[in-house]
Amino acid sequence: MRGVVTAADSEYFRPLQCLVTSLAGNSPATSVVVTDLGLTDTQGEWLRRRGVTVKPKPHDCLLAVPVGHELWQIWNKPVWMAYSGLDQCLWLDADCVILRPLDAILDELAANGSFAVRHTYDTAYPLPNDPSLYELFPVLHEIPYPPNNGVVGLDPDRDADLLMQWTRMCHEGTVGRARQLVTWQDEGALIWALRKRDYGHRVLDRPGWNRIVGTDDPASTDMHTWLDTEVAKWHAREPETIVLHFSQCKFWLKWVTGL
Ligand SMILES: [Mn+2]
Repeated sequence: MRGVVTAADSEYFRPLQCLVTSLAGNSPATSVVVTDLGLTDTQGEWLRRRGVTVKPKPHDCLLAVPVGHELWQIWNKPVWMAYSGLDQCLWLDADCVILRPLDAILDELAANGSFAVRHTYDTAYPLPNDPSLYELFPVLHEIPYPPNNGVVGLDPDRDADLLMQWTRMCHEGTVGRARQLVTWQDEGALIWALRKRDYGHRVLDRPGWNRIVGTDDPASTDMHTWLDTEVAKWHAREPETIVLHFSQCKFWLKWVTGL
């Protein structure tokens, strides 16, 4: 089965509601799985009523990074994907919103396997992995450009080698030997794994699949008003965009600051 997977806690619920609502409006047949990182009962119920599968997180012994480690929610992204129950799973950060049907993205995953999407910041890629990471854990391959991990396609069976190396580097980058050398958590770990397993050709240049927008507080007003006004503007302005990604969202920044 193919579908979308994401993860959220109670703080992250508001952007997650926007994502789920936009999915229902644009890609209603798509299966959606949410890994529960600490949702309230009411929030879980809201999701289930909309047909979303709410999954408890996998047992602690399966995690790449233990619960409670700084940003464990983000570092365990490959684990949330691997245990989503989906054979072809499209990760969307909970701070994404869908403007159009996902068919083209899901079809690419089905036809050609796992992929990441080239980052589209205006500036050069900030803070790449420490070069000494590649001395400690050598790789033979290059990738043409770094991805942004807000949107990642994974086929856990077909690309088990990539999944294993990605998960491994999340572990090494936090509690293992590469501590402090991997930047941007799951993203830096994936960059290393893509280079390790020669997946450079699977970093796709598709700006409309992960269009990064620098808003820190999506849906600070009523959700439906926000979707019908702000998001509708993006829809009109960007005919090629499928996924709008509110990177810098303050909800994940809360995990960093603990506020
Ligand atoms: Mn994000």
